Amino acid sequence: MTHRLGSLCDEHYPPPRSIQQSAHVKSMEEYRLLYEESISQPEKFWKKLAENLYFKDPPGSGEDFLNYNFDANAGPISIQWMRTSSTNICYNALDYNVEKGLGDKVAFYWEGNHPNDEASITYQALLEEVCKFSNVLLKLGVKKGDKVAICLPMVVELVIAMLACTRIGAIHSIVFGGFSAGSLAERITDAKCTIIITADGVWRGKKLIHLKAIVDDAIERCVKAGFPVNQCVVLKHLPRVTSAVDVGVGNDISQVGWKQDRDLWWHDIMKDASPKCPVEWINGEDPLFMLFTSGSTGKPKGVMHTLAGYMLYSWATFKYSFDYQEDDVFWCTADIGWITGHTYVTYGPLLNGSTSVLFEGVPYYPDPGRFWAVIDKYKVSKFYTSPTAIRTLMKHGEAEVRKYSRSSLKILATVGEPINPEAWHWYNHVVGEDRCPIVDTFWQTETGGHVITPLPGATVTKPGSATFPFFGVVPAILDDNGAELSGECEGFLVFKKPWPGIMRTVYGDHERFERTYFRKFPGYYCTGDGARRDKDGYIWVTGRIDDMLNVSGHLLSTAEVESALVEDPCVAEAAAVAHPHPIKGECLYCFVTPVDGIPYTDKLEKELRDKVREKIGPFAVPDYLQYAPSLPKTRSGKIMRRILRKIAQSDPDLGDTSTLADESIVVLLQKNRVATA
Ligand code: 6R9
Repeated sequence: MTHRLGSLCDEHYPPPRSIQQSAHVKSMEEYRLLYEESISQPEKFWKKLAENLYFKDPPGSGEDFLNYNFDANAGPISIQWMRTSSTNICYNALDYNVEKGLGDKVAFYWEGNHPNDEASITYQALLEEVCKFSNVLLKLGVKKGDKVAICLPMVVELVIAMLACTRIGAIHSIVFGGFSAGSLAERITDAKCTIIITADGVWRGKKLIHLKAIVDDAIERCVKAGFPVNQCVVLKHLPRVTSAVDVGVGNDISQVGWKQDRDLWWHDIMKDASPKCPVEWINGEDPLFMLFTSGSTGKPKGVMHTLAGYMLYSWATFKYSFDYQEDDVFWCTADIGWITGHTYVTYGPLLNGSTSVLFEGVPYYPDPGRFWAVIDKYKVSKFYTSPTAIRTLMKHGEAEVRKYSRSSLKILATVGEPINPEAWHWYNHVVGEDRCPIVDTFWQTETGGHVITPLPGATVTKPGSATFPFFGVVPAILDDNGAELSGECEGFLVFKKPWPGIMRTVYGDHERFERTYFRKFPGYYCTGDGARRDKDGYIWVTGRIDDMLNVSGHLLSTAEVESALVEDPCVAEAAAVAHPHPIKGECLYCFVTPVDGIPYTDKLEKELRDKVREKIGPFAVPDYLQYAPSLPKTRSGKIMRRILRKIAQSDPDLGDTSTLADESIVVLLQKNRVATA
């Protein structure tokens, strides 16, 4: 296979002086010194940072600080950080901050789905609520090591529930509130949860989701499968929001199905709970939470994170990647049901004592200016969202953005997918008025926090590149045979050493953990993503390896083809997948969603083919283009190319579709498939 470089965007954007002056890391020289220490003396480096957090038993030394085997050929994979320490993440997120005098500081501004719905909670008040719910859990019989399923909307009670679990040493397993009953049941049984915390329902834009009904159905399935879920705590959320008013639907889902011996109202059991609850001191390597992520085939994996390493890493990445300052108002738009929400809505911000926005709504309700309205309302200084959201909103034009002041913004960050240069420029220029560094953070559920990311005061960025490794992270790029490539290159992105936040196992299936991440290239953690290194050492993540294709010996990433397609002003979104070709080996099959109101025509198809020819080269011109009214996405907004590939190949077996947000689009695309050779 030949490796074709080039077509990378080579513009440079140095950090703005205003950010640089007060930044924690002010230059590349400073970054390099810190980075080198983090690699050559990990214990010294991380111990110093750990001093910012409270440990009941401090981290030990030598193997007690860090002990690992990354080589599948040398025995079982194991990773341990600070294994003799003891601490508590809830204590560090709340009590410790209150003790430091932050009790009256706002922890969260809650902004509901409807713009009229808002609330805020201070660190002191959050601590009291968390203690109350910890006491409730204890009273319900939940003990250290028990697993608690949580399926709640983006409300403060979700943060309360997760922190209450960690306060008493229970392990939370949060499931995003948009899953089907079947997927929820699969996750509850796999995680062995016997209690679930949910709500009556939630509005997402104009759509009412009957959460409790989904949970009831899921519990029934669990019970049928021989798995007893015997307690269900229900938050009464709907009557307190106004979302329904605009759409003319009653707010109460009048009949919440109720099982007397199983269901409990949140407000009933909280009424008499004490606002004080002692902290359970937990061993540093004990499980903290599990979170399911979809496997490329088969059932979802319960990614397991442990206490001390994850705590230190979420604290450190939040502080450095977003250059946290005391007066920040931070807003991460991700749902807490995903890892981005775990680390950068809950743990990272609270451990740093930050004020954040917790947003229940969606970017396009009541109109596509909502993000910018919320930024203006709360004077958000650091904003973190996905390329998908940016691409969607940019198609609605600049006027929606310019209606609101963005003068409070200092840093704009992204996560979830490679960001195409066009979206990068729009984010930078239109949203950030050319004065906010763009922080493109690459990481995974498995990595716990950012692993490749610019530091806003130090890194000269290039549009589309996640730039350089975070402290403690040693990336390498491997060829098909597992040999490390040097200089300018393209191949498999792997990591050579553990950092504190890396996952420890797949819950209940350590063998699957080893097989998925460590067997392909013994000695390395394999991300499953492809990457290029350019002449200046910048890393460009090109997308999942299964999103790569090989056209006549040219290795191409779907991301670069899509980036060329969406550059056309008529195109809202595009997805490219590999398709078998008798001569070229593989060719491109692309799905194209035009901007609202633009017809999909032969002329547009020709224009798009020309565009790809001009941007990348003749070999990259798609053989097939299909009109797609929308694209199949995961509930966190990632395009599911795996499913599109099956559609292109008329393969009816779509594999695991549990993370798919909307099944109807798949059926439509299958029906309108373009005939292939
Ligand atoms: C945090 C999160 C992980 C996969 C990852 C990669 C893609 C995430 C990216 C990115 C390019 C970035 N990804 N961030 N690709 N540039 N900045 O998204 O976790 O849901 O587990 O997804 O997302 O393909 O392997 P998760």
